Amino acid sequence: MTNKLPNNFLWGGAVAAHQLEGAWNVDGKGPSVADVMTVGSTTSYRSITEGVLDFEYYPNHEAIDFYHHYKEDIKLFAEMGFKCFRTSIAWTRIFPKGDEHEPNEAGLQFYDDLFDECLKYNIEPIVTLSHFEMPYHLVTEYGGFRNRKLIDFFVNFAETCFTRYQSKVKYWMTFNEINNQANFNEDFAPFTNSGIFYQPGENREAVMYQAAHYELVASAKAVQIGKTINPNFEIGCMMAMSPVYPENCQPKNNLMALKIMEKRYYFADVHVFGSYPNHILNYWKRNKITLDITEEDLAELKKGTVDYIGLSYYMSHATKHRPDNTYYDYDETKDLIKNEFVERSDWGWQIDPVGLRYILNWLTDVYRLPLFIVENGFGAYDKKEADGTIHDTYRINYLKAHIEQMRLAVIEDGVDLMGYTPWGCIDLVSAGTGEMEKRYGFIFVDKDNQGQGTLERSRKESFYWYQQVIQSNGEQL
Ligand code: P53
Repeated sequence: MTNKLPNNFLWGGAVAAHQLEGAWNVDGKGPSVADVMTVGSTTSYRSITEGVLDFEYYPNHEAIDFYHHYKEDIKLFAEMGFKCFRTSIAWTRIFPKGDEHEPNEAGLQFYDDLFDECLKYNIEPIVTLSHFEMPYHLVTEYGGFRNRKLIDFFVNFAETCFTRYQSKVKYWMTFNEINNQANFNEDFAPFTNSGIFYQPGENREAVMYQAAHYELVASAKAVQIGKTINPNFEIGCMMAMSPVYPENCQPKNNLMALKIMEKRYYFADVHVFGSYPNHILNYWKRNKITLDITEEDLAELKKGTVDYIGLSYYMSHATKHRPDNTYYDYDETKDLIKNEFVERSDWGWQIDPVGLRYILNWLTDVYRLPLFIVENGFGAYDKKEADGTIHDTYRINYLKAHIEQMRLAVIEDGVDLMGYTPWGCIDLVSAGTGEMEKRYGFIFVDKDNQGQGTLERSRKESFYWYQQVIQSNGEQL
């Protein structure tokens, strides 16, 4: 047994292109699904408009203009001691509409420059291919991932990136939080995950399973192609992990919690084992859900399994069985209850550090693969004092408590963990609400929810704290 994290543990930070780059229509970039989303609030998701409208404010259009500030920002990451930096490649910089054959050279060049800048400081780039930013044209022309053609478009994009960056990027993930769309009764996740707008009256759930299937096949094909381009690539999936606890030890509540876990995490079974678990096949049969799944698809899934599981962890959930729910079916809009044992953020996210240790153990038990925490963090309001300092002790407390549990998972439980990249290491646009003032960063960016501000960067108290965490390999918290 060791009492330390491994020496090559990848400490860093995580972002997604659409949430910080801005420059939404610069150098040939096309509009993505993120470019037609407005600002919501602490209690409501953002809304989706039909195309880009003149009178609306779209926070991702400028974001924090990382596109023009990346050198300054990466320098700050290096100052914190980052060993790695997770970002995504905006699909629309490479293929502005998504269905072109030839990529946009200016977009490819931007990521060459960005990765070179990271490598200059020995910062390993960790890259997500699809992070809530597919070309909007693929939505209007093809209906997003409800269309099988999207498999080829994605694979073409993946192959282009793998080929171009094969000597600069080793760690990849295919689809960010592919399982968010298990919440298909709301519009947000199906749109951001899959570019899906529901038609009135259609079977939302069936559409979701179909889209997810095409994505899983696309991921499996990409994994295979990636491995032929560079056998040293490590290609992972990416799951939003929030364990669901039963309200109490009432057996039906416990079974309900298990059934919810199955529905939220079957995606990982397909990524890792290359096949669907029985519970899903049975569920489709019982609900007469018939999908377009071919023999070739099933063969692809088997051949394109992932090397590791990337995960986000922010919170845990709790549930209680509804008496009328005969089959223990999961409806996220109805089945989650408040957990009285934990605190909540200003956005109602339940703060549960032990849940991180729990889910790292659970994933290890079920999948036996290396894990990588590629998101964790605390969205909060920050206040800049008159002297320019920002005392975000609440953020330090959140991260400290989670890193403690992460260390226990590795040191006491034997979890194989590759690294830890807290979310939004620099303030950026919230995915769920579009707010700038739901801040996660170690670096403050002067900009508000209405888009006003100088974009000036400043170090928060947590900046110096995280610097010391990395320097001590997680021992000085
Ligand atoms: P925001 C919901 C639940 C958990 C994670 O989220 C989620 C979401 C979607 O909002 O998304 C991930 O910005 C996602 C990031 C996102 C981050 O969590 O809503 O991968 O893009 O910014 C935090 O506070």
